[in-house]
Amino acid sequence: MEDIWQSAMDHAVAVARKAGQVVRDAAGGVHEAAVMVKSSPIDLVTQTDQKVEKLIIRALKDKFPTHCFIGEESVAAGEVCVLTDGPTWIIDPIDGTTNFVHTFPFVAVCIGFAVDKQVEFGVVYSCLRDEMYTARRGKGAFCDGRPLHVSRQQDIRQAVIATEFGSNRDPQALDKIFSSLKRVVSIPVHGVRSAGSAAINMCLVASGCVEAYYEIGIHVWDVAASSLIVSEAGGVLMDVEGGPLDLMSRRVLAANSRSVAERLVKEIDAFSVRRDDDAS
Ligand code: LIP
Repeated sequence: MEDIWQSAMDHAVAVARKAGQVVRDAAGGVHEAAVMVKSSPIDLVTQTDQKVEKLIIRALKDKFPTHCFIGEESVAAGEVCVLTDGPTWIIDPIDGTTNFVHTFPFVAVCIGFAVDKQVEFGVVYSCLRDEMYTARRGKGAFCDGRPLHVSRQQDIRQAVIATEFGSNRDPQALDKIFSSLKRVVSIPVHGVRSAGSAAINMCLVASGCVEAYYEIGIHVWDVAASSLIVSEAGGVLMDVEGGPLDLMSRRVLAANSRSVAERLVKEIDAFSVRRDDDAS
């Protein structure tokens, strides 16, 4: 069967690498005045986010003018966020914008590609560390060409778990975030880590560096590309309450195994947030 998406993925890797160079060149030079905010005082965005997203979409539209696009900053500027069955590019130009502003070294250019609402390939370029994570559906996950596999640790008490505090400072949401954190820490697990980037947390699951990652408040562009990298590395993906992963729900749980995932579900004090495709 003809592999019709390989050349598209190869182009996406080249575009992500070029975009990552722009991000790397700008890192460390972001003036405080150039940092803007979106949904909260700590939901940061910079002119580099906006510039890089335009660069990525232009480079992809040149080759695929009939395709659909979902981009973090395009949605922030008012474009609708709807995932149809058509070929759709799902883009986060800088995942870990706060890290970018502070030159904390976990910053990723994310390009996911979905058809019939199923991710066909994912590209996550950890550009400050120059690490290119890729996955094609059914063909494995890689970092710089090296095959990835999730951790084989099945005992959650021997596990390291990743999660984030996110950018939601609603007191009731924070109560649940910290309640979940306390319950997870008290299992006890070996440790909890936050890379500051959903996509890189997911790539750390795929690489076997952490056994699981969960978060409520992420967006489809943060996790579309990396969700395939996790599953192609042998991991599992689900909603934080144990049902199937819904890319538009803004909730994600990625783990090395179903047993670790289901054990975490018992500790997560879940809550709902406005969906990415909620246009109301
Ligand atoms: C970030 C996510 C992270 C979340 C942050 C932020 P951004 O994405 O990757 O998981 O905790 O609040 O949403 O905004 O840097 O693209």
